[in-house]
Parts: sequence; structure tokens; C-alpha cells
Amino acid sequence: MAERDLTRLDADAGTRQNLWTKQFASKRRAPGAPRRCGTEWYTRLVYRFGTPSVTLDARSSTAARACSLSAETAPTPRRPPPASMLRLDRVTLREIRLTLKEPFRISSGVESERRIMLIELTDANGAHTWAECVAFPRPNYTPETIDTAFLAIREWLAPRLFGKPLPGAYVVHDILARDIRGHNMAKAVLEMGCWGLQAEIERRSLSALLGGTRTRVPTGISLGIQPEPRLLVERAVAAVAAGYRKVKLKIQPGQDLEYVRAVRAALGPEVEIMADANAAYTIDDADHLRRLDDCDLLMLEQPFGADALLQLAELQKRLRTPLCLDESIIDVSRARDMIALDCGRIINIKPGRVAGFSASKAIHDICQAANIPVWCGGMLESGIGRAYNVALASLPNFSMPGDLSPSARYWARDIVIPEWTMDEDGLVHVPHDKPGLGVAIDTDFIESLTVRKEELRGTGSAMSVA
Ligand code: OSB
Ligand code: MG
Repeated sequence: MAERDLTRLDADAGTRQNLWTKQFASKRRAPGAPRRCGTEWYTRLVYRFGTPSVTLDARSSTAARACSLSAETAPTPRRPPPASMLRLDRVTLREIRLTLKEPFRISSGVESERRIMLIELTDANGAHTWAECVAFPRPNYTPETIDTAFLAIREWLAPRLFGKPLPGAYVVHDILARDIRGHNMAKAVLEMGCWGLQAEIERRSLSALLGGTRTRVPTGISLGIQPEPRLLVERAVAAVAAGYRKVKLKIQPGQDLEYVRAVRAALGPEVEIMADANAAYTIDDADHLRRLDDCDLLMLEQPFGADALLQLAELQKRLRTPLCLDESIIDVSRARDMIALDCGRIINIKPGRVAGFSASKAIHDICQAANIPVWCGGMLESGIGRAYNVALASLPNFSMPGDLSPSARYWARDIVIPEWTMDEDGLVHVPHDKPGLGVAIDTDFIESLTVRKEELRGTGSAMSVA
């Protein structure tokens, strides 16, 4: 299917965010020069985080800094920022448990029952939405866990947002980033929830609010490590028959070449296949990994640890297969490093891993300028997390199929209505004609799955409800 068929240019809403970032890009601040605010539409925002007061400048946002890398942008007409104001009044955190239809094994562990944190955000005017934190129960993918996310949101992050008039979700990233290191997944659920809330308030789709241009996004499947190649081949064949556009195979030392070769042999040369090691190898395995070149993989994802950028660069020199980085890319700065070092040629963007949508969009933009394709990764999300990922994947440089499997692939019953589906061409439809997340939330079902619930309010004190 022609790429053109998948895209829709939304001349008004869809490009607004891009116009901002282009505006930023054309007004670069010299290193060390004070931040100025000059454009007529720009509002200087002062927030007090106790004493002393801290000035947050929208131009200092991650998106702005990232885009200053790529200054070859055309002058664009100036537009006012959206008039909407967010004022967060209440955040309800909860944990639900959802059993996966089949355990999902990666090199560092297995998930069988997904412990998922969901949050509800309520605005002072009563607007309301849901968001999902993607942290796992154990720190095997990144250092965060669902329990560290509860702590970080309750103690440090949510209190920063309560009761403050925010001109839009785009300011939240920097508010949460200031002097709080890490905890990206905890930051992301709040930040993305604010984008969801803004979309709700403006009665626009989340995709339109982000600047999405696609009405349908191509989908790939991620297949967990299987006890033997035959079982992996069975799943890969079924996935292609179902319409998936890309097949990702989890690998680890001892369960790699043989598995990937078997799948390539079964699927033939045309199907896009990739492998993901989730950081299971070291540079000592370089000669072994080179043998994957014969399998004609679309990419090899995260063979080494998140911080091993120089070793990844060394491997990329020796490999024809492009490397894709997942765990390594925790912010815009790492994406820049990847490009500069040529230690990866594709990025898997997971908004939870990079602290939310502002950073995701900024990474998307610098990759677009550098001709680096991106695609949207998955974290075995429920239908709520999926709504956010589908909206993000509708941005133009998400040019490769994302890990956006439909609900029925993971769950006997999802927590959204309608459930997420994929058509026979492997496309997920972006609900761009519906406001907010584009799906209804099955609150009764969520209530029945809830094992823990906490309500946070502006007073700063957490109230434990269940
Ligand atoms: O590396 O993308 C990964 C699942 C758990 C931990 C890490 C990863 C994954 C996936 C899941 O690949 C993809 C999906 O959500 O379908
Ligand atoms: Mg990965």
C-alpha cells in the first residue's frame, strides 16, 4: 500500500505543534546567552516550587532544544498557542492486574500477569481522563518498577502539578524534569495524562493535538522467546497470516541464530523480520552477532546494555544490519548521541521510557531531520496505554510498523470499548474523529481488577482508599 494512502495532512490542528518547534528552531539561543522571550505569542511562565521561585521558559523545553539541532526549517506563519488552561486538581493512582493470554519472555525475564498502574487525572473544571504507567514489576527492562512509580508520583511528581494554571501539556515535561533525575515512566504517565486531558478539554483527538498526520498506522508483532524454534515459527507464520507488517523476534544467547534462521526460512525473503536482544549481549559476541547479517533483518534492537554506546558503535561498524536502540534512548540527548556516534540507525520510541510525549515528539523531530526512521515500541500495554501509543505513531516520521498489537493478542478482555483491532492489512485505525483518547473506558471492569488505589490532591497528603 502506498505510503500516501496512509497519511492525512491536517492543515490546521495537525501541524500546530510542528509550527511551534520550527519557530523555536529559527530563533536559536547562542550557547550561554540568557533565555529571552520575544515573540508576540509567547508567554513567559512563572511557577513557584516553594522558595526560591523557578522560572520555566517554554523555549527551554526539550522540544525546543532538540529542534535547534535542525535549523534548516522554513519560516512559518506565527500562530497563537492554544487558549486552553489545565489546572490539575486530583490524581487517582491504582494498580490493576491483567493476565496475559500467553506469558511473554524476553532475555531478562518473563511477564505472565501484567501489574499495571492506571491513573485518572481530574482538572479543576471537572475534565477527566485516564493514562497508563508502563513500568514493570521488576527492574529488568529499565531501573524503574511499578512500585517506584507509585512512590515518585506521590512524593515528588504529582505535587508539582497540583493547582497550577498550565497553558498546555507542553510545559509539563520541564516542570517534572527539574532536579528530579530518572523516573521517566512515572513522569510520563503524568505528562501524557496532561496531553490526554488537554485533548479532552479542547474536544480534539489526541492524535490531532500531537500533530499526527496518519489515519491508519502499520503494526508489527513482538514474539517472546519460545522453548524451541518450531514454536516461534508457528507464531510468526500465524502473525503474517493475520496481516502483521513486521515480525520481531526476541533473542538471547543460546536462542538466537537458529531461531531467526528458522523464521526467515519459513516466511521467505519478503517479510520484514527483526530481532530484539534486550541488552543480552556484549562486544565479545560481535563475531557471533555478525552472522545475523545473513538473515537479512530489518534491524537488530538493543544488543548491548543501555549505556554501551561506544561498543554499539563498534558493533554497527562491523554489521550490515542496522542497529535500533530502545533501552539506550532515555531522552533527546541520548538520541543526539546515537546519531553523532552512529551507534544506531533506527529508534524505537516508547513514550514511557523518555518521560512522555514532549520528548517523544522532539526525538521524532530530530530523527526526521537526520533521516533516521522511528517506530513506536510497546510495553504490553492495556487499551489505555495503546490509545496514547497509537496517537503518537500517527506522527509522520513513524515510518516503520510499531509494536501496536490489537487488544485480543494480549487479553481475554481489554479495559477499553471498543477494543483495539487491526485490519487484514495490518493497520490500526487512528480514532482521529473522536475527542480525547478515542475509546471509552470500562470503569466497572477496571474497578473489579483493582488491587490498590490512592487518591492524591493538591494538599500534598496522600489518602489511601483501598
Ligand atoms: O523491548 O520492546 C521491548 C516487552 C517487554 C519488555 C521489552 C519489550 C517488550 C516488547 C513488547 O517487545 C511489545 C508489545 O507491547 O507488544
Ligand atoms: Mg526492545
